[in-house]
Amino acid sequence: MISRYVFGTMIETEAILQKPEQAQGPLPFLAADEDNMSFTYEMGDSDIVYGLGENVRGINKRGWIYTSMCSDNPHHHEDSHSLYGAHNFFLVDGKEQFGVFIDYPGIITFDVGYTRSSQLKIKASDWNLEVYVITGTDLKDIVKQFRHLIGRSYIAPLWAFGYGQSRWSYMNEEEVREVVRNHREAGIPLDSVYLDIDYMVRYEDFTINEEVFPDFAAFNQEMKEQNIHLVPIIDAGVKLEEGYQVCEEGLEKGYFCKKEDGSPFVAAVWPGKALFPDMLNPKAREWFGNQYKFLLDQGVEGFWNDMNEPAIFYTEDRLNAVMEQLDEFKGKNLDTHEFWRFTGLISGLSNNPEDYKCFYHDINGEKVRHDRVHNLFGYNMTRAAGEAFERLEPEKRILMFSRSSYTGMHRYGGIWQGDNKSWWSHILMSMKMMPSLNMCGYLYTGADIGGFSCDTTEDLVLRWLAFGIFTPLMRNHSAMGTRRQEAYRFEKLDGFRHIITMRYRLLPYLYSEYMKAALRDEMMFRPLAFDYPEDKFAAKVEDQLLVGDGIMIAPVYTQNADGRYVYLPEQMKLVRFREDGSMEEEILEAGHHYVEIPLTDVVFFLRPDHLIPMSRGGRCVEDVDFEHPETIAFVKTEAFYEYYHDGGYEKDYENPEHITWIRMDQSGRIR
Ligand code: MIG
Repeated sequence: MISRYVFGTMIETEAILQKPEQAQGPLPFLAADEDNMSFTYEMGDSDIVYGLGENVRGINKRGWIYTSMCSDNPHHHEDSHSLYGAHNFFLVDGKEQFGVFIDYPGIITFDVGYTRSSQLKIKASDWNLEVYVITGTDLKDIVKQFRHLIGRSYIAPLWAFGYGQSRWSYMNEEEVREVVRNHREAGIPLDSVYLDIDYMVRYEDFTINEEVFPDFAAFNQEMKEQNIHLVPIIDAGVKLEEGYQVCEEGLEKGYFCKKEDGSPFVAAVWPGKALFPDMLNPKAREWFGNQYKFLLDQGVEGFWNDMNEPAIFYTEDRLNAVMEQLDEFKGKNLDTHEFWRFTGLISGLSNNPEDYKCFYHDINGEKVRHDRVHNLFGYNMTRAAGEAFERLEPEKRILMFSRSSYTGMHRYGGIWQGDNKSWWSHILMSMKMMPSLNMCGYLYTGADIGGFSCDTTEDLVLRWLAFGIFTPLMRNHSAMGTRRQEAYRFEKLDGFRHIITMRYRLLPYLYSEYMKAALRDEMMFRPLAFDYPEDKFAAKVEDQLLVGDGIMIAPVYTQNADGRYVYLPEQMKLVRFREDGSMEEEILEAGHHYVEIPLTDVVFFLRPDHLIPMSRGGRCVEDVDFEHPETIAFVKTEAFYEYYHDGGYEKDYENPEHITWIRMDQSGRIR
């Protein structure tokens, strides 16, 4: 059951398309505090709180304070309060069981037992918001109701379930060719290569630097002939420059965000001085979306939207003010206090919250200060693109994922998990985010495999890949200046080939599970407690996940490990694929086990009376045979599998012909 409660007058987010009637009477579970600024819930000692989407820390969010404020935060440390997204949905599971979604476009804080260990406190910046309280038969049911409320999750084209290679940046055609050639020669499957900001002219959106990509359409075609999709990045800020068409047209039409006095708001980002398209103004959104046509017309079928929190290196106004203040320090002998004030002035230039109070949106004629709707910016940039794709290429599925997001954006694209580091703990962090993101509607997601910043190591990339083969977005990406981490650069080539090939072998299962999760508003990645609610050990497991209907994964995320402890809530079949091509199966009883997992093994656990469809793999998704799946099974009495398989590119998702049933009895016969 879903009840909607209205407080004040919310600025519409369009997170929810069809709102239920407004409920009357007091809010269940949550107490609205007297100051009318916060809600409180008294948690039981063993209550678990799930959700909040993209964030640091546990699957159980208790013990920290999280702020929904979309932030360009490249340090995903434990002490972070905000990452790129704002996902205001959580579940309480304990003495009472319910879900809450707070629809609110501004900055809001969830104190989950941080200030007082028994209190969950939610505090918004103002009191204009809508609260949805959801109850149901179990956790999965509550999530399903929430997901139904916010609408179907984005569905990517099939090729986007292949392996992607990215780098900031591949600088020219030849470098891209080399990346593709090296993968193909090493027999490492690959489906996409990502273009970071250096493909553009002076970081101008919707341009191509012809010095390095002289005939982009022809090059894109050349790549497609090798089954490679090029995926260019689009940044939120549009370069302020005379003669640059996107800038001139946007200025002329008044489509950029403005300051109080009506002049355009200028912030510096990659292109230098830049303007932010007013993504919240429907006309500006349509106009910005139409710009993607420039690349669609050259055969591009996928994009990633970056810097859309929006990130700000500095604003002109703040820079000028700081410059003036710096004058005061000239020739002075700084004491410690003065010294920190001096450096603070400089470090405070980037992503300064005060800057978000200095510009305005035009929302259907109403002038709204940015900070009140901050969390809607990236969402609406991606929506601009998604709506444009529907107009411009209605038949096609276009790959789209964004860095920043708010609930509602999940209908238009996925997200990647942003600028992580080549740290072992960041494998685990990414694992923990998967179910939290799935709850909030983000199914097409994954981390920068190998780690974005910092120098990686061979074993880290291998272990990360062995987890990444399960995430719908499987992309290796790293920052400028860091050690190169393309799979072919390392010694254990056979191991890399094997692990990445396993992704393609598992694709019939993974794609089928993705599609069913999207079409039925379900979670593809689940904490153990969701499927084993009675099991008190399962409730505590934070480093194993259920992936789809049939399997559990327990990735290795520590260096120099030769395996790990795994908890089995019930008897399962351990399935091991070794680098030499052999496969081993072993039935393990419920309970705790130490499982050896050498660096290049792929291991997962099959649930009883389940089977999964697999393929023989291939060099790319195009090679994968989805028609005649092989199966691996753990049959005690009888196993059924509901296999979803369509062409991967059309949009007749609900066509019943996409479903076939695979049944296996004890004798191993398939029907
Ligand atoms: O300020 O485009 O998260 O994936 O490689 C950094 C360069 C800007 C941040 C993205 C990252 C991308 C990088 N971008």
